Amino acid sequence: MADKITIIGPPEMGKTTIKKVIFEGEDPNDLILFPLEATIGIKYSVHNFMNSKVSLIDAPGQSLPIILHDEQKQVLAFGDTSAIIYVFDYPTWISDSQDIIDDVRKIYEINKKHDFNAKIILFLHKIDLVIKKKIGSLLSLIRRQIIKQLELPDEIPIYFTSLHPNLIYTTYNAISNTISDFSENSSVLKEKIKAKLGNLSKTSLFVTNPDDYLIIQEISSDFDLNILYYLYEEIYNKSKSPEVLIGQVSVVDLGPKLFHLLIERLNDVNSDFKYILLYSESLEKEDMIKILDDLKKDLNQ
Ligand SMILES: Nc1nc2c(ncn2[C@@H]2O[C@H](COP(=O)(O)OP(=O)(O)O)[C@@H](O)[C@H]2O)c(=O)[nH]1
Ligand SMILES: [Mg+2]
Repeated sequence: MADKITIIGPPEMGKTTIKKVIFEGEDPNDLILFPLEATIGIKYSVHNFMNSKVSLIDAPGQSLPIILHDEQKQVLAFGDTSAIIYVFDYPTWISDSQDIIDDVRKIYEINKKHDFNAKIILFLHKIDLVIKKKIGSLLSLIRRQIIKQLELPDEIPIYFTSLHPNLIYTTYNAISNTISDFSENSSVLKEKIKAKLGNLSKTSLFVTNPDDYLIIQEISSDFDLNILYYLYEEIYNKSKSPEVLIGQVSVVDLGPKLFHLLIERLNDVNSDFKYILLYSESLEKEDMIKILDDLKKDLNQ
C-alpha cells in the first residue's frame, strides 16, 4: 500500500518544484530558471521512493483557503494521509508570519476534528535566501518563534529546506525523514545510529541511498547547527567521488572548524543504503573506525 502524503501551502512557495525535483528527478537548476505554471486543481500522483510507494497530493495554493473551510474538501485532501506537509517560504515567514501560524493551527484542528491522525510537518523552504553567514543561528531562532507562536499541545517537526544545489540535501533529508517513519529498514538504522550517538559529542552521521539521496541524518545534541549548512555543501561535493576516501579518516576544513571524516560503504550490509558518513570534531581516528565497524556489525545481525 502506498503512503499518502499531502503537500499543501500558500501559492508560490515551491511545493510543485519540490515534488518535481525529489520525486520526478528533474534538475532543480532548470526549474529555478524556468518556473512551473501555477498548479490548477488538486494533483494526484504515485511515486517510488526509498522502497516505499508514495502517493502525493499537490494542492494548488489558491485552494488552501477553500480546503480549510470546506469539510468535504478536507476529507479529499487529508483523509487517509500519513503526513500533511505544509510548505511556506522564508520571505513569507518574514512578511506574513501570522497568516502561516493561522493556517497551521487550522490544519491542526481539522486533523484532530476528523481524526485523520496524519503527521503534520512544516517545511520552511527557500533557505538559500537566508544570508549565509547567520544561517544556523537565524534558523534556530525562527524555529523557537514558530513553536512559541503556534502554541499547540504537540510539537510539530519543522524542517528548513531548499532546492539550491548546495542545500538540496536539506530537502531530501526532510522528505526521507518523513517517509522513513513509514519504512522499516531505515527506522531500524536510525534507531541504531541514535543509540550510538547518544553519548558522543560534536559528532554527526549521515546515510545516503543508491540514488545519492541523504536519507538519514543524526547529530549529537551539542552539534553546532551553524556548521550543519556548511556540512550539506561538503557532503554534496564529497558524494560525487567518495570512493577515494572510503575506509580512511580524513580532515575536513569547514570555515572555523576542523572535522574528522570517515566514509564507509553500507550497500554490502543492505542494498537500500549506499554510504555512511561520520563527521566529528571530538573523536579520534581509531574511535571513528570502531564506531562504524560496530554499527555495520550490528546491522548485519
Ligand atoms: N530561491 C528558491 N526558489 C525556489 C526554491 N524552490 C522553488 N523555488 C521557486 O519558487 C517559485 C514557486 O514554485 P512552485 O513550485 O510553482 O510553487 P507552488 O505554487 O508552491 O507549487 C518558482 O519560481 C520556483 O523556481 C528554492 O529552494 N529556492
Ligand atoms: Mg504548484
